[in-house]
Amino acid sequence: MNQTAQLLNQARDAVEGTTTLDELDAVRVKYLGRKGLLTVRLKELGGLSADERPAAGQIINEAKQALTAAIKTRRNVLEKERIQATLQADGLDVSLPGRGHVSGTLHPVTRTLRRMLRIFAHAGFEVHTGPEVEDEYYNFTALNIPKDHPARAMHDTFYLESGLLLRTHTSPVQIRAMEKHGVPIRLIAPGRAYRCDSDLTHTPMFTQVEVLTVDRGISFANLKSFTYEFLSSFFEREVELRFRPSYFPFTEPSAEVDVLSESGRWLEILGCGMVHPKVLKNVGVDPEEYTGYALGFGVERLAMLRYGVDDLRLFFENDIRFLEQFR
Ligand code: 2NM
Repeated sequence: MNQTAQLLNQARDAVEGTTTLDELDAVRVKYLGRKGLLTVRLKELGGLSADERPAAGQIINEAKQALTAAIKTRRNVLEKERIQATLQADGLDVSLPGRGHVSGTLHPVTRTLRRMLRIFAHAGFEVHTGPEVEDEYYNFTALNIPKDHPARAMHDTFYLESGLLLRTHTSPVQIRAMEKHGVPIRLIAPGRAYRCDSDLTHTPMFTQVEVLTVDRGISFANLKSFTYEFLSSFFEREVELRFRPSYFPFTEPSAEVDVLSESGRWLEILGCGMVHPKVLKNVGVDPEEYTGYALGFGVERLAMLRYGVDDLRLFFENDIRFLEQFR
């Protein structure tokens, strides 16, 4: 009995002295394991007389229970300590408020393009797209810009080694659409165009929307009324416009359109005209039977006017402080 009590005291001291769960488990095995010091004592009961056995057995069992309880208490303490230590080591302060998140915004050019597309869709225009790498025929020849025509130089074309080129406008989309679907046709061609040109008001890549309507009896009056309707819808006011005579190889007559800004200045906003008879012939359409109008918009320019941006290049610098303003 004395030996059991000594063993228990020794075991309790060992339990209290542990600093890790592994150490605690080693103590448990040492005293309570299959060959543990207390376990072995139970097996030694066989050497006692039948009178002594019950009392001695009870004492050993009570010692085992007491030690099991002490280990459990110590395990709780050590587990709490381990969690604390992990939290400290990870530097995790669960009481800190969260960081939240900031969602991105659509690019102002994308927003402007979408606004335009919504208005055109409402007016019954179909969206057509085409390749950005084109050949000379679709980008120039079919549009009445023959080889050696000064307009080719005007277009500052990026040529590829293959002899193909980056389209300088989205007009080749209209040529392909008329070839494929014939007339009458009402379409818009949104997309990227490229010109080897870079200054305050030009970037090597820009976004265009071109509009084409071909049908019997289409006149310049249709072009004018469409332009008024579209721009009034876009700017959400009755716009005042000025049609100035201009020149494009693919339209005759051609015009550039200015809009009167709210600060009283005339701002150039688009180019347009009646599709040149030669362009219609190139796609197999009889210009005696069909006529059409076409317009070309620079989306960045419209975005500048709509949002009051004074430098075109801001759209391409990806400065988050600029882009964040278009929520
Ligand atoms: C412009 C201005 C005037 C135009 C013409 C055509 C086509 F393919 F029908 F001939 N597409 N786009 C056109 C006309 C584009 O951009 C300033």
